[in-house]
Amino acid sequence: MAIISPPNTRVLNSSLAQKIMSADEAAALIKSGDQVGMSGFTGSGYPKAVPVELARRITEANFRGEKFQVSVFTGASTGPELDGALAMAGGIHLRLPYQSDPETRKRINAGEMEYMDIHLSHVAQFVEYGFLGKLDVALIEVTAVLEDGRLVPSSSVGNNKTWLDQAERVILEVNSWQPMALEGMHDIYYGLEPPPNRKPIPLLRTGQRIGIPYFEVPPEKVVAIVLTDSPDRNSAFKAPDASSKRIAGHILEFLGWEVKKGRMPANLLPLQSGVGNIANAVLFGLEEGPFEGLTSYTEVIQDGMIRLLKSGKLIAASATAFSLGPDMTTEVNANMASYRESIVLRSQQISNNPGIIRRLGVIAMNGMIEADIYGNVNSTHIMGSRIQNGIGGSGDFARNGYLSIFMAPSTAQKGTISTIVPMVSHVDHTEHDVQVIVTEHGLADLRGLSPRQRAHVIIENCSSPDYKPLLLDYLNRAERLSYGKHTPHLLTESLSWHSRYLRTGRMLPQEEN
Ligand code: 0RQ
Repeated sequence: MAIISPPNTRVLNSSLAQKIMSADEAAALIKSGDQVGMSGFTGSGYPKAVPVELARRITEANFRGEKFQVSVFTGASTGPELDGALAMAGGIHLRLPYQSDPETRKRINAGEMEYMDIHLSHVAQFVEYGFLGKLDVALIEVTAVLEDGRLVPSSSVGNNKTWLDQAERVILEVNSWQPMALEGMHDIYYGLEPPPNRKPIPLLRTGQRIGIPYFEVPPEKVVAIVLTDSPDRNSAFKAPDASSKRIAGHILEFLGWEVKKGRMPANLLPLQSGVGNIANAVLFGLEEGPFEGLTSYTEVIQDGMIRLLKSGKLIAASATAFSLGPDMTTEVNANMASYRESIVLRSQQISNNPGIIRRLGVIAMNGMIEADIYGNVNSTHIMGSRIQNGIGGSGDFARNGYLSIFMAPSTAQKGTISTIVPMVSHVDHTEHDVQVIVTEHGLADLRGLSPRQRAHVIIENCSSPDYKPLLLDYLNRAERLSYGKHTPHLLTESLSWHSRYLRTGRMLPQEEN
């Protein structure tokens, strides 16, 4: 593939400018077996040229009968030019920590690629502590290289600071599509010492800046700079459907109730909003809701967050990345300077830091695949074995937030599957981490309830009317017949629930007896 390089107006350091080369030449500096820390978080700020050329080299090597694979560590999900291209070439040995690419998902679920799904707050320290071995290469998209060699980050920060610090060799993609007005939006904290010398992170408010707006990298580590001019790839959000709007309505009503009870200030506490259309619907709902002076401490700035900022309802947002639809990207990129005061982009070690999330009292709102009647949540696996995306940051926020809310429609796959089940087929968030479950039918507030009480509330408030009788029947029999009566279960039946009932949709009449 011919890469047409844009003119160099973004590499202002003259000695680093000597290292400008083509994407193909830079890709040649990555060897089979290398562990590569790449930039990228929810489709933003990922390298777009070198991975494509690396995938081409891998394909050619395979053609010659040579095995060529690398391990790819990122911030979170990336785009088709990275995950898509490398997965298609069969070039990834191990991938972590979060992905949402269809080809990568296919390869992982076919058992052709190793995937390690870890909390986003753990990734940087796993590498810094040496748990994952040596990091050979950092491949990072940046907006510009300044005269003094410091780097202006791009539309995501993710784990880039750690990759730049830890990698033996650094390859930079300088993307002139990213607006220069991003300069000053980032807050990169350099004060996190490893234990036993770690000090408190001095962050007390959502919009506070505690670091510097640049990455620092020893110039001698930089082995290549590639110029690009390519957009981030994010798909458009669907307009909220009726079910998402009802879920959002239940959450807003609940938050209003919490304010009335005096358990939260009138402007709420900092909001974290997960990925997906329901999360976006909640943000849209907040736009029309009564709350003013909102703040957010989250991972991604979605379309709904920008709308809240524009309406004046949201006054400060902290995240590690943008994750905007195409129209909103165009608008935000054209007006980036106007968001510099209200948006801070940080390393995910800070945006997802358990201590800060607990200190600020974040309201965590995340999507789920299914929840069981006791409040355990599965966010990652279909039928207990097929990975969808990954746990992402949901665990960082759910366990440490002031409130931990999980939401989903009550059924999936056109109503043929209940998302409320007797026992989840895979556990990401245990009953101890989940305080509120919401579907379009209602909200279950699990705080202060025993397992049996929780089961009745979840079935009553959240399950679909099509599945409620089945779930109640299960619970009633389990309460009578279970070995222990604390968390009643009929193990054989709960374990076979997914294959007996869900694959075929509603139970056949003879099965009901
Ligand atoms: O299948 O793709 O074949 O249509 O799963 O489901 O409804 O599109 O889900 O986009 O809202 O994401 C939990 C995956 C929800 C997301 C999850 C099928 C369904 C569909 C996808 P199709 P939807 P959404 C911060 C927080 C973990 C990470 C996280 C997620 C497909 O929210 O990845 O929270 N969360 N990060 O039909 C069988 C069920 C099903 C089911 C759904 N019970 N059984 N199939 N599906 N439920 C951000 C970051 O960390 C970066």
